[in-house]
Amino acid sequence: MDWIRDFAVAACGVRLKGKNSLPKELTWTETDREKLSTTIIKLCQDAQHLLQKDGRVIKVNSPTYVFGDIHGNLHDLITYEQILWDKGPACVRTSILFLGDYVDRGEFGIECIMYLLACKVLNPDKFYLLRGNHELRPIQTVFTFQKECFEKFGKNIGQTIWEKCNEVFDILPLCAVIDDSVFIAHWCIPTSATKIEELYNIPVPLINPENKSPAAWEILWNDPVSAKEFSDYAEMIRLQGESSALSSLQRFLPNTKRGTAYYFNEDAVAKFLSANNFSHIIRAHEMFPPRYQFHMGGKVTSVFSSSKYCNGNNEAVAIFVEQQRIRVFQIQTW
Ligand SMILES: [Mn+2]
Repeated sequence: MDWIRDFAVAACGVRLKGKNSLPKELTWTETDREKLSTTIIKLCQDAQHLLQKDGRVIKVNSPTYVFGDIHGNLHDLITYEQILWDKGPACVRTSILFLGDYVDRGEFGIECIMYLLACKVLNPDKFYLLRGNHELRPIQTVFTFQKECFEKFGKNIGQTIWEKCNEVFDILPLCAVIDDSVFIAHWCIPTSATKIEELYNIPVPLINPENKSPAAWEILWNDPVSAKEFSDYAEMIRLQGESSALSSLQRFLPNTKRGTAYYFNEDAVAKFLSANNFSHIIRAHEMFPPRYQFHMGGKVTSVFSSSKYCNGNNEAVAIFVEQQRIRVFQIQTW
């Protein structure tokens, strides 16, 4: 199986020599492209087979490293490998969990997803991948991943590879629970499910979450807001004469910023935690410069693991969970 991991690293010219070895441009020949595409399709099939077994809610035992958004930042991903599992995930005692948003925005979306799938195939019971809101076809057509596949592989092969990657994304789990205590998802908690068991039956594959599973859609899109923001949004909705939206949901409000899904407040978090006997929530998705954010009285932590996001100056951050202790740490990637 080593060829899969070697491929993931070699495919993009990264030889584990640090950031200077990252190519500015990929110079693949037609033969390279064909060989790579065959390998990528095989890797996607193997990963699909394994991910089917992970279920919709993954149970993970600590110690666990938790990573937020990657967004095509291969340099950071390889730095994590060098620092935390330089001889491979199998050689560390810690499980590894990524919270989604592997593609779009950064240049190396395809390489990142190949690296992560290779790690999954090689370490199925130790390496876990969740779905983010960028693991959705309509988002990738607006952002960069579809275009990236076309540019690197040409329109025909690129379309096949893009579709194969998305077939894997369609079966990625949506959330995880560490030690039956810490709830983890890319975005956050849904209105349409209070008990974790209600998420077990989210359909697989999930090609169109918006129509097929309100709970899945909300896990991918709901936004936590402060008490002040929540009351401001509630007031705005009241002024617009839509009070029915307020009375029916209480702890949730229609998400006016996104035009879909909901905002939720600290009460919603408290209710979800207590209904499931959980202590904390870890989620990704939002970047709070320069590093991370504790929300909702410390019950929710946001983690983002792609440094210099959108040419900014944020640093890469990950979380180490061990026996209900949540420690955020920064990784020097540049
Ligand atoms: Mn996101």
